[in-house]
Order: sequence, then C-alpha cells, then structure tokens
Amino acid sequence: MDAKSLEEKIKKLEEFISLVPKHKATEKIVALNRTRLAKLKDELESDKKRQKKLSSRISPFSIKSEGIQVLLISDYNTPGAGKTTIFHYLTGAKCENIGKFTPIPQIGIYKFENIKFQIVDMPALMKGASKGVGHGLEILSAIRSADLICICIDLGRNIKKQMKLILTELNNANIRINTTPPPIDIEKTGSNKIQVLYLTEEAKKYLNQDEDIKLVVKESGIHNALVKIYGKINLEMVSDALNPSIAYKKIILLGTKGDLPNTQNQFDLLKKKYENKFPLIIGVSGIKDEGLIDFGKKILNFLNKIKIFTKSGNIIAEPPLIVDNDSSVKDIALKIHKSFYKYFKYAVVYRKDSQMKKKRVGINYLLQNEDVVEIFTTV
Ligand SMILES: Nc1nc2c(ncn2[C@@H]2O[C@H](COP(=O)(O)OP(=O)(O)OP(=O)(O)O)[C@@H](O)[C@H]2O)c(=O)[nH]1
Ligand SMILES: [Mg+2]
Repeated sequence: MDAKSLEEKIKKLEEFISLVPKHKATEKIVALNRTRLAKLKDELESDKKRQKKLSSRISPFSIKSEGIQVLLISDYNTPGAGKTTIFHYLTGAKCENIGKFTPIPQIGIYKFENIKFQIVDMPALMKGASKGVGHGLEILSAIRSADLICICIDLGRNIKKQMKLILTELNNANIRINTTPPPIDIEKTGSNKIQVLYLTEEAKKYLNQDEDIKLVVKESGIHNALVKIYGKINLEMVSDALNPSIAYKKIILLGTKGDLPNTQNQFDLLKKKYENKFPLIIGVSGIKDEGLIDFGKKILNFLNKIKIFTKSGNIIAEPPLIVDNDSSVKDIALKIHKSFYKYFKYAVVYRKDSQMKKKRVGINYLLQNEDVVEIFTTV
C-alpha cells in the first residue's frame, strides 16, 4: 500500500506473493495478486516504451539528414581540435561556441555550387566511446548513418595519439574505413546445404577454399545458404559479410590549426603515416581558411559523386541531382519519379565541352559530371 512508483509496487507485490503460505485458503488471494502483478508489469513495460519513444523524439542525437550529411569528429581535448571553428567557417553559424566544449551535435547547411551539405559538429569522442562513455554510442550511431566523416586532427598536438584513440573506437564499433563491403552475397535458402558459387574469374581462384568458406558460414549458425562470390576475398571477408553490424564508411582527415608553428612537419607526418587508409587528407586553418575553399568539390570527388541537371522544355532545374559517378539515364529517371522509368521513350543529353553537344540516348546511357538530361516519355 505504501509503494509509490510502479517499480516499487511490483517489487513489494512479488515479495508479498512469495511470502504468502500457499494453501487452499490463500489460493485466491495469490491468484488475484498474480494477475495484479502481471498488469503492473505490463503498465511498466508500456511506460518504458513511451519514455523511450519520447526521448528518441527529442534526443539531440537523432539528426534528420538533409542533402549530403558530413560529420565533424575528433578526440576529446582542451582546447578542442577545431571542429566548431570549421563548422562556423562552412555554415556561417554563430561562432560564440568556439573554444567551448560542444556537448550536443550542432547542425548547419553548407552550400557549394547550389549543392546542399548538412554539416554536423559532433561532440568529441572520449576514450571508451564505443562502450558508451560521453554519449559515445549516440555519436558512433550517427557516424554509421552519415555520408562522410571528417576526422579533425589537431596538428599542434601528438598526431598518433589522436589517431589511435579515434581508430580504436571506430574499430570497436565495427566501423570499417574507406573499404567497400566484401564482394559476397549470402542468401538463405531452404535447401539444407551450403552451396558456394564463384561468379567471376577472380572468384574462381578460391575454389580450393570451398570447404573453409562453408565452415565459416556454418560457424555463424547458417546451415542452408547460397554464397555468391564476385571477386577477391579472404576468410575474414566471409565472416565480415555474415556480420550485419559492420558499417563501411567514407572517411577523410582534416589536419587543423595549420597556422601554428611547425605544423607543416606534422601535416607531412599525418600524410605519410595514414595516406594508405585515407586517400584524402586536407590541411586546414581556421584563421586562413586554406583547404576549405573548394571543400564541396573535394568531397564530391572523394565520394565519387557527379551532378546531373534535369531539363524540361527550356528550363534547367536547380539544384542539380547528386548521383554516383557510374549512373545511367535509368538512375536519373528513377530518382525523379518511377513513372519516368516506366514510360521511358528516350532521353536527350547535352554535354558541355564535347563535340556531341546534344545526343538522343537510351535508358542505359552512362552519364558524366554536369550533363543535362531531358527525358521523354510515352505518355
Ligand atoms: N591557431 C588556431 N587556433 C584554432 C584553429 N581552429 C581552432 N582554433 C582554436 O582552438 C580552440 C578550440 O576550437 P574549437 O573549434 O572550439 O574546437 P572543437 O573541436 O569544437 O572543441 P570541442 O567542441 O571542445 O571538442 C579555440 O580556442 C579555437 O580558437 C586554427 O585553425 N588555428
Ligand atoms: Mg566544438
């Protein structure tokens, strides 16, 4: 009767039920209280769900993505690596937070040639982030869904130490850097056996590892599957392909505070030591703004994206569409609306700096950066 919270009521009731002597006379009272207990537990469960829903709705870490999402991250240090300074430079947001620790993500828009990038200034990663330290799980989960991650490395501090902390936390969180998912597809079947198909010449080189590949698949608890291999693999990649929690992310390095003394050596070291894993390393200085002038162009290149304009009559639509650099007319048609694909008749492509200038093409025609496409349909 004294119990106030739901948890307390449940605890007391459980105690009560366990203490009541079980015989005919108490049978009913126990049964009634058991029902009451079940109801209270039910209430508690829906309470928890409601709270979770509420907190996820208002969590500053649940970021609605807009345009190409770019996250700024770094290790935790005082003073910081310069994320908020870069955020301010790119988005023009108010700069009163520079030099103060950023505790929750700050979101702003950076526009480059009418292309929208959503820049997110994240709180710094602390040691143990992958175990939940300092909102680490929320930060890592945001990293998993971003289009591009910029690791900011303070060139005025020990580079290896900063890189080690960040790479360790990313690795613990199963985030793979600048690699594509392994060329393996695993489809579960009802056939009660594991069959491996080697679908390219490169893949056929692994025929002699057939048994090992099957063993790794079985180890994950799958006993009936079709494993399709399309290219160069190893057993680790097979086990990666079986692990849905692995995320493959595009990541670049920004060496910050390039205006401080001796930072050229530090930048050279950063390049030498990490350019294998990070093909794009940019030196920036919040004071001179070097390196960030063409930032949009650099990152579109790095992400292998091209911009395609669509045209209808005499009007070229703005902003352009941003698509992968191996996109065809079909990808554009589908991106505009599936009816453009369904009722596709032909397209006209206008290409600058080419003899072609204007060409009538089919649905599988491959596009180039800055092409203008006009699609004609049968209806
Ligand atoms: N000399 C120099 N100082 C910089 C540069 N960029 C940032 N700073 C200074 O470094 C300090 C930290 O900068 P912030 O941009 O707040 O760093 P942060 O990464 O956002 O820091 P946290 O939010 O605490 O993780 C500030 O005092 C900045 O003025 C730069 O390019 N050159
Ligand atoms: Mg900050």
